[in-house]
Amino acid sequence: MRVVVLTGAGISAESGVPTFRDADGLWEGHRVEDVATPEAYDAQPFVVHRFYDARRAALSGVSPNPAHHALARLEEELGDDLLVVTQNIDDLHERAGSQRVLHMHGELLSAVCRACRGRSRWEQDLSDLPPCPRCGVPDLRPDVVWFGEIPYEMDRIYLALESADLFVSIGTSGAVYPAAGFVQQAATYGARTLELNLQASEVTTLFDETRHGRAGELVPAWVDELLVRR
Ligand code: BV8
Repeated sequence: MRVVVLTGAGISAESGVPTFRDADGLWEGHRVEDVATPEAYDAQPFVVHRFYDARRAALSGVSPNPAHHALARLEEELGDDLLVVTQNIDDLHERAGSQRVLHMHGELLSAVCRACRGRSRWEQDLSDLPPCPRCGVPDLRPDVVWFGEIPYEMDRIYLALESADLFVSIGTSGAVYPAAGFVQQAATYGARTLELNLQASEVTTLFDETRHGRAGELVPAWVDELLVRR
């Protein structure tokens, strides 16, 4: 059984990573267009750097939760038959042991150089404009996909959706495309679709089944059920 899992900010909420749209979400303190667009970066790079430097620094204070660990356990059982596609830029899936993870919106612990296009693992701040480790030019930007930019790995994602038997969406509001359109693609190719979320998402009616609750409880229970049935 080939399974594709899409995750959003809701899977990291119980780890203490703020979501975007919830009450105290990231978008409360910042207007999306002020910090997550290439135009904002050109207009005010330090505001954008500070926004991502703060989120990068906060990573050392959080840990994976039972939902992340359950998906890592599922990967041990399913191997190549499982693919996790995440909209999250944190590294909690990997720290829980998941290896088959595609970060379609990029990663906080990576920087990309606008001069040489080289990518470098990055754990420190970028607001002090450090030189690129490859070409030496001080023109590194956060390696994240901003609004108006093309998400990463779209070919691999569409291929996986085409051959999926089961598509599961965890902790996402379904407000951002193309991720919010994956359920329709998967269903078109015959996959069964399941939503695990605290509340109904904007695309909840497109799913065959929905379970509402906290990912830390819903995901381990779903993984146990799937492995028993297998
Ligand atoms: C693109 C990185 C072309 C940076 C992010 C079609 C229609 C309308 C608009 C568009 C469209 N197509 C494109 C657009 C424009 C735009 C878009 O979608 N705009 C929206 C606002 C309407 N999309 C783009 O610009 C994208 N690019 O389309 O390029 C293209 C298209 C196809 C193929 C090739 C090219 C690029 C978008 C990427 C932007 N970057 N992140 C950063 O992180 O700072 S998006 C960012 O916001 C996240 O990555 C994520 O994707 C999104 C936030 O959503 P969620 O993760 O779902 O978080 P949210 O807070 O909203 O919801 C949390 C959910 O969890 C809630 O439902 C809550 O109930 C639940 N929850 C909370 N706690 C728990 C829980 N669930 C379970 N347990 C809990 N404990």
